[in-house]
Amino acid sequence: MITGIAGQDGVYLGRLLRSKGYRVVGSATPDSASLHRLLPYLGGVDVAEVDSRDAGAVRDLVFAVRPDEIYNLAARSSVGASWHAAELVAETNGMAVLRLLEVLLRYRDEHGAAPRFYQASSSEIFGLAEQQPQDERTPHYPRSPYGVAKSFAHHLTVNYRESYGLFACNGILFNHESPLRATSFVTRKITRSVAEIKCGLREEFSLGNVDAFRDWGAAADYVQAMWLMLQHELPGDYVIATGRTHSIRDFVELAFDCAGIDDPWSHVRQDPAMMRPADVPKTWGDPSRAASGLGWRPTTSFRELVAQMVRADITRLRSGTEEDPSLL
Ligand code: F7E
Repeated sequence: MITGIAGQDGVYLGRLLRSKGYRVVGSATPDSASLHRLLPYLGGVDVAEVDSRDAGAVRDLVFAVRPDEIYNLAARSSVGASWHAAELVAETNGMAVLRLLEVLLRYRDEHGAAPRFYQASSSEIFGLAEQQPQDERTPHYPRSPYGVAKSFAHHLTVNYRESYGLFACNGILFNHESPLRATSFVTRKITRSVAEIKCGLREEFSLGNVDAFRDWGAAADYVQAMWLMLQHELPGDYVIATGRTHSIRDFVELAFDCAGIDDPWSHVRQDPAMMRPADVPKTWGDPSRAASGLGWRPTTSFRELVAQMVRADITRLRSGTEEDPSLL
């Protein structure tokens, strides 16, 4: 069972589990626009429209599906939007996780064993970390309502594992991207805009803080790590990152380069209105524990990732088809 099937990671994980022969049930918020957009990629996945904040509906779904593994990906994923919807973010990214952990206890009471549980934790829990690179022992210093709620859920997952012996893991995923990323995130906003400039549909676009650094990896690699965590003999928490960090500036320059366009900065405006009240200046992860404990390593370079996203956006515009499984 995958909560949040209608997001980038839900699609990649759903497809991975299907390729391994799993039956996959994915939940999505009723009437989700994202589900409508990504449905072409979800062949073979059973979709249930359930709001993750609705504890009764989530309980009914878990008891009906009787899953071996639950991947909790449901979340409000935009950090930038989290200041404008802090209570909703706390409910979805924080309280809903507590309620799901409680459902696992009730399930175990009834069936003798609970499903293995994966919690989508995030590098945003580290925020203004002093330690570079960040690993599983780095103290939390979240910088947004999003990061605070993810930190709460992270600690609860550890606490329910230690208090009740649940097989519960946190995947502390650093930024991970793909052609399926929504255009509200900086990477896809850039690749989409570059593709539009390439196709003569626009001349320029605006960004906020271009001096932040992110450790960007590929979503397709990162869902492998989610699966590996739940196959391990013991539950644990793992940083999933590439171990390399790049600025937004680097991303912009590489994206224009991939499209064969010179002089990138003549096409980019900086808009102070797009700055966040507090930003995370640099994420940089140390994935050593995932390498030694899970045998996981990223396989996609930064250049390959950017090139794949630019290529997909140019293909979309030239074909007139927005979503097509051949883009992956
Ligand atoms: O911002 C800067 C912005 O929104 C990246 C989510 O998946 O990864 C993601 O969170 C950086 C920030 O992702 C724009 O200020 C500049 O410094 O792409 P983003 P994020 O906030 O890093 C973590 C690991 C998660 O868990 C989240 O769910 O780019 N930036 N100009 C901009 N960002 C956006 N969105 N739009 C701009 O125009």
